[in-house]
Amino acid sequence: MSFVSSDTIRDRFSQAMSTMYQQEVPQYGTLLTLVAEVNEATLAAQPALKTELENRGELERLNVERHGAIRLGTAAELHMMGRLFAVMGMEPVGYYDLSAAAVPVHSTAFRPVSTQALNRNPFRIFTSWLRLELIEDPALREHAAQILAARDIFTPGVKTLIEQCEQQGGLTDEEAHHFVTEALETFRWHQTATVDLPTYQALHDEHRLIADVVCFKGPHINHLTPRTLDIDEVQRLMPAHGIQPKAIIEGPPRRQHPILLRQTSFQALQESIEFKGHQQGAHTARFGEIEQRGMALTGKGRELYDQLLGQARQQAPHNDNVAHQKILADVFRDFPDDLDTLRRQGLAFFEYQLTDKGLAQAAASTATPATTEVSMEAFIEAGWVKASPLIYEDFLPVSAAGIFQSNLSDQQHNRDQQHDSDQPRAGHHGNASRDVFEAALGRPIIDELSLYAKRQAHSAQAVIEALTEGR
Ligand code: OOG
Ligand code: NI
Repeated sequence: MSFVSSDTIRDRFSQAMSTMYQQEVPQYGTLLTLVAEVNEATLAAQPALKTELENRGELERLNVERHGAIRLGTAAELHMMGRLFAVMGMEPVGYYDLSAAAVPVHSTAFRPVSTQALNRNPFRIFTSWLRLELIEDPALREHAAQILAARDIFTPGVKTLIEQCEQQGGLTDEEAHHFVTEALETFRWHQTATVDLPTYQALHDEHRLIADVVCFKGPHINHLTPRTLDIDEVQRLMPAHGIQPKAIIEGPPRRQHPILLRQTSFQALQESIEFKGHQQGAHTARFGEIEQRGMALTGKGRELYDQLLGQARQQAPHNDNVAHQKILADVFRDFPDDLDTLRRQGLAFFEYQLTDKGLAQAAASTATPATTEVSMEAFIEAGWVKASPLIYEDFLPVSAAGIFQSNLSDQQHNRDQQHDSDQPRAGHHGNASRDVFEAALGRPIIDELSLYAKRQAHSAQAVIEALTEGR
């Protein structure tokens, strides 16, 4: 039997999802067009950026690059979802505990991990699991658990195909097409709720997210996010295209050399819902988001980022982006913004490549380095090796909390803002909840930093071997 690659299935699925979401939320289509226009203009204005993206194999993925998000209700749903994503080569990377920011979920991101798979299509799904234990009223908690236990968010067809894939080791072309169609059903929007209006209200009063997860047939995709090369420009142009962005751009400020991830979103839409007993109501769930990705930071770099972000957020207003960005920029002067310093101080991850000069040198193979670290700097100095930053492929808990909160009602929004300086960070609540998450998933979550570290180490080793071969 001949199987199609998991990359192909992921690529087809992300396209199908994007098409479905454009039909469901027309503003998403508008946003895609705007982002594509800004990206084109940015590349035209910055040929160096274009060359850099080309060199890193990222130019081709730019137009297909997006992430989405879903929220699940039970351990069994999380477990099956992990198996579904595995068919598409998407693995759980990173653990995000958002309860520290008053959002009652914890999360991981399912995404491809190898460089080749990322460059083919880096489609990711930020996947949250609701913490029912945070509902204070025991009767309501029990009721919510019962409602969730009664639903099955997967079609019989997709479950059969997941099993088939696991047993055969892949899917044929025809099975893969069938899988995409069936899998898509889980993420579809439903205008009918599975509960009556009073039940929805009670859960909504507890927390809007609880109602969003519990009252519907499945975990509707709640946003899809294209990658822009200039988020400030897209934020500026959004209102003219009939899209109202959230007040501030989350994440680090604009820089010469972007770090991590900057994100902004537009407000969730009010959508009419038919509740059980033919009662009409409304629910806001689905929104749009854009992101600009920068380089991945090491543990040391990340610590400095968290420290500066905490400092800036205490001073910066949360309702005025211009003022907010100005304070961020001031505070982040303490974060070096040239590639040599970022590399020498071990603040960011890099990939090493031989230059043409380095290739000639390797052919002559006369180099004699002392140690890896010293010699790598010497190689770079000699012009034999080029170091390019690795792009950040993951998410940020403080930003994610900000995105969640921007879609809550005003009352909850204000309440949540007071938790802002809590600095949610993986491990903040110890590892107990992470253990629960991994137990439900049935496998460990991959540590994102170790992925970047490995990629850097492999490239370093290859370069050093090439330059020292035959000694
Ligand atoms: C997820 C919010 C987080 C991001 O990009 O950080 C997020 C959600 O609202 O379900 O999408
Ligand atoms: Ni998002």
